[in-house]
Amino acid sequence: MAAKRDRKYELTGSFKLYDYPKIGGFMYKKITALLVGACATLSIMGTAHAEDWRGWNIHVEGYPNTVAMDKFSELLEEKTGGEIKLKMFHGGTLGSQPDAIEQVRLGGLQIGNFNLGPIGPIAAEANVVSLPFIFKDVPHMFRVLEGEAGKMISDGMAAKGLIPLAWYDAGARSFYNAGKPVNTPEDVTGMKVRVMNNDLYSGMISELGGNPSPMAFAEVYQALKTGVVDGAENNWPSYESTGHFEVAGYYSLSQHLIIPECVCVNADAFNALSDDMKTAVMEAAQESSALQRELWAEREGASREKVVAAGVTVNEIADKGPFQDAMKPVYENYLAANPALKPLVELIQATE
Ligand code: GTR
Repeated sequence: MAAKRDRKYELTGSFKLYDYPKIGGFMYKKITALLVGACATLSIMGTAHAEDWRGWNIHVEGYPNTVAMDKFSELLEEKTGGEIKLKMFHGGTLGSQPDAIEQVRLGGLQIGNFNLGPIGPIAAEANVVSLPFIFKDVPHMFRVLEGEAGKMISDGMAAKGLIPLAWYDAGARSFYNAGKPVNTPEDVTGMKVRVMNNDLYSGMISELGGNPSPMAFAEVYQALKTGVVDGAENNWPSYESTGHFEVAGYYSLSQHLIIPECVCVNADAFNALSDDMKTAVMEAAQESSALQRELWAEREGASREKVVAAGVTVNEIADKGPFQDAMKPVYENYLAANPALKPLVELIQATE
């Protein structure tokens, strides 16, 4: 007994495992089991996926972005050999877009499919895309994003904790309301118009003589229905998918904003990855964006057809000149607040 006690003491002090059988089979088995268990746990932690990411998207099932973000998640797992698993939360269930942008910046979420509109107030470079009529059309926007200006925008976002991995198409935004077609800036005068959270959009409506009403996307349907606002502005797919066309039946093709969207990742999460993993994440996002753009082109036509069939009145605006002229103060204010960004504005305007 005495010998056993001594050995036990010795063991506790020095962890000489090989002495355990002498103490007793039960103890030996227990310790061995514990060690095997610990090793198994460590090996699971080491070999199974290293990252569990959560992603935010505002759109409903079937929307091009929703389908493309699910594809991104699938490709991410495939290309990283299961190292990164992304669970997407669609339909804005994790909160409003400005809140989700903050969450991705701070690392509470890792991924977001964001419109650059609500990112503008955080990253001044990214706000350039929210200057009305800055892009000639969607292909022009993508050419800009692929060039030097796009790099300046990406760098500006990355400096604020959001790295854009790929660009999605969000078409052009036009005005819609419940009362009448918009043909001239005077038609907007006195109208209460919902805008996304960004002073540039509030300025845009004010310059047209309207009353801007910044509001979360999810609240717009009720606001239109109950007359809290008279109108709003968006692209064909969002006008249709939200049901706004049911309560605001005049859609006027002002196409005043062409705003890109991103697949954005939290900068710390991305920067912590190995080069191979970074490449895999980038590739997954890029491939998802090719799919999104294809689906977008189809959905724009389908959404337009659907709302027209439902009785929406669509009008072209013969002369957009007066709308463009009215935006001069919006540009001036932006440049007064960000004088260093004048070359960026000029670079975009000079891009063919
Ligand atoms: C949509 C866009 C959303 C959101 C929304 C809005 O076109 O895809 O991310 O920005 O517009 O108006 O709030």
